[in-house]
Amino acid sequence: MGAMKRAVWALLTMIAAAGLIVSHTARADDGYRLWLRYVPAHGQWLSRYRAGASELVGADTGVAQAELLRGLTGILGQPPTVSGDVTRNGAIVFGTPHSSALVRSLALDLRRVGSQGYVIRSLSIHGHRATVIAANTDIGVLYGAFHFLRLLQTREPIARLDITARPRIRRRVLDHWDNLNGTVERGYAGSSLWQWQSLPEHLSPRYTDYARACASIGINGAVLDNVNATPYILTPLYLRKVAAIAGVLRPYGIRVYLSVPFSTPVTLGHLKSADPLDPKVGAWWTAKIAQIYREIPDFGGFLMKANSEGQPGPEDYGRTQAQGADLLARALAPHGGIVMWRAFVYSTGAHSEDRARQAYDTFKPLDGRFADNVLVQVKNGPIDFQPREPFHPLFGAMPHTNLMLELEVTKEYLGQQTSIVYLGPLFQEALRADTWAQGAGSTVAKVIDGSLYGERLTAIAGVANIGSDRNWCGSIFNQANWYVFGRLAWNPDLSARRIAEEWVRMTFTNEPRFVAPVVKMMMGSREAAVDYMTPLGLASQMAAGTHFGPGPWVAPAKGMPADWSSTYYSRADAGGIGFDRTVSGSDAIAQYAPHLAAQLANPATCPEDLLLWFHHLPWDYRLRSGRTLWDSLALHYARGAAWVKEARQTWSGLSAYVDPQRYRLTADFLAIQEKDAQWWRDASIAYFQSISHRPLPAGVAPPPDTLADYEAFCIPYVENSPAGGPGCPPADVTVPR
Ligand code: GCW
Repeated sequence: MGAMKRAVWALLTMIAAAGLIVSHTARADDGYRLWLRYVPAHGQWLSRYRAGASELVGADTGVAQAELLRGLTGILGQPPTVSGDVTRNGAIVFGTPHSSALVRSLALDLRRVGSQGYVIRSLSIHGHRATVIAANTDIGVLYGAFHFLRLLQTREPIARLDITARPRIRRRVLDHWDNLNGTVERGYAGSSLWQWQSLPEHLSPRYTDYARACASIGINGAVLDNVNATPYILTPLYLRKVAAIAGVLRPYGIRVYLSVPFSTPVTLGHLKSADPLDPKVGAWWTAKIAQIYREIPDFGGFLMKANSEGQPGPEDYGRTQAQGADLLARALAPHGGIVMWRAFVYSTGAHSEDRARQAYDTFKPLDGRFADNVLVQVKNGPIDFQPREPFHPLFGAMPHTNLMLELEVTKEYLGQQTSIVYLGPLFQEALRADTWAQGAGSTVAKVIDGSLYGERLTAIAGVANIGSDRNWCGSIFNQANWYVFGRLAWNPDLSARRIAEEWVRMTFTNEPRFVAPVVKMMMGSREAAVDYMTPLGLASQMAAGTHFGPGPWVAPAKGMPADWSSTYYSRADAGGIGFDRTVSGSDAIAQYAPHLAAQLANPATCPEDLLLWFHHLPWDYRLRSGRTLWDSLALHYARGAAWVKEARQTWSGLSAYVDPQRYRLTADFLAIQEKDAQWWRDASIAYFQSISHRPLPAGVAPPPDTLADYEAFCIPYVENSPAGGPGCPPADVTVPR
């Protein structure tokens, strides 16, 4: 080699080496791979894993082999050999007794794992050490494969495994509020994932990656379109598109469902009515549903929002919600389809005494009237996905009806795209809430997993936060909410903290100096948001329309329902603050089981974090801390805002562990959140102080601006939300030159 060549060679080597270093620490990462990054292990882990996963043995069971190959190749830095039998130590054997003679020969007891579970076991096969991932079905094997890969990604030991797992809830569904025009109601991550225009011919590779991500956490259903539905989804044109998506999701065990308007027989079918008792209407649905199943043989069924926020429904014909559900259930039953019938109903008339009562008042009398293939889908709280609500009183109150839980993964009321609010603690609180329906321990989780009342059809839904953004969810930390929804849907007893830790390890790094502070930050984030937005049981204090930012002064607008305002909920006046739901008020407390109702009815025993949800109390009322209600309120706002400052600090010390792209995005978003939290704090204090006329307690700085300034501040547009809002001038006024 000449001197020149040698110099060039040396230079190239240097560049390559530098590239390698950079690739570990600083390579940009756009977040597309979510928690399925499969980055190489190092050092002892790498040698341990290579020894434990050097050979892949399985009949091709659809997508499980592809995922194992992809994952192992990434983590081990080289592909494992693929063979037909165990020939060495470190084999991974996967399959069902049906698909693999080897798995069959092991005669594992798979009775306990049902049709969706799996076992993962360390065994000796032909004298070699092997890990077996076995299930009764291909989808069980896939879930097992993802579990095994998760162990590797989070650096768990794999030498002596004996895992038996099955999901507690049968149907784990994402509800996409995606419109056919590509927008997403309450979506903060770009436009819809579904590219309706180019379907069915073009299948975006993102559909497959979406399915992989869902399957990795056990999600097995997707409602493709918004509950504020359009009839077009049921036209042959769109059904072919739906069928194409279903075809991509099917190998990953994900069934497709659709939201449809109750009035479709009129709008699409040109019938005179959609009355559930009209035989022509029944015949129309029967024919339409048969058509759907010709296109999509494993179609899951319908999600229905009826007589809610202007949607049509059976009450338009003087029929009950149960009669409406029954109409669809009868037509779906022969095909194995189900109905998820939402309980989110409230009168939009100007006079609603207490919106929190209405779903219960409507549905409780219908207990036992719903068909076996119907689930009544109930939001976690009685109002609407607030930062904190008590559990919905329907849980535990309908023992003869299948009830499912609806959670909101998209952060409509929790800072939307930019704020870090990990929803694990909120979901966990909802699932662990004790209804007392059958005595202590009758948790919401037990109501929905069928263990309390023995239902066989069980389900849980999360309103998706997924869109066309490259990172899927609008921010990296929003991905954790998709993740935790799936993990808790699989097993509601898992801890939100454990799940956060898993997610951080897979999404970022296993470095303890990163994992510990980030998990701590995530775990504190929801309570901080409650503190700076709606502490002590307040609710619905957001700006109207956009639901972003503070709007505690929003009063009922002319012609609008009173409960679309903030003052309706806070009831702040010279005498105090809070919504009286005791017997002297709306008596909504009576909807809870007697033991619990008694506890809630007394301000001294009511949990303080729900105090103003249930009680109207004087500003000088003393809390358990000895502080007055007013002082505590102010301190909560201040504490929440201070928390965000601290979180920003924490993150700024962690840049060494994160690639620059994800580090920067998160740092920028935390700066926005700091500003937003401060705005919430200032505006809320300014508003409530104008009513309480009390001085601020020591340590709480006065808001820098006047209440009028906060009220006048306007954010006219928020992604995928109705335009305008309080403080915003009407958009059609011409400004004089
Ligand atoms: O949370 C509210 C939202 C609406 C939504 C509705 C619902 C889909 O503000 O945008 O509509 O609930 O759950 O139906």
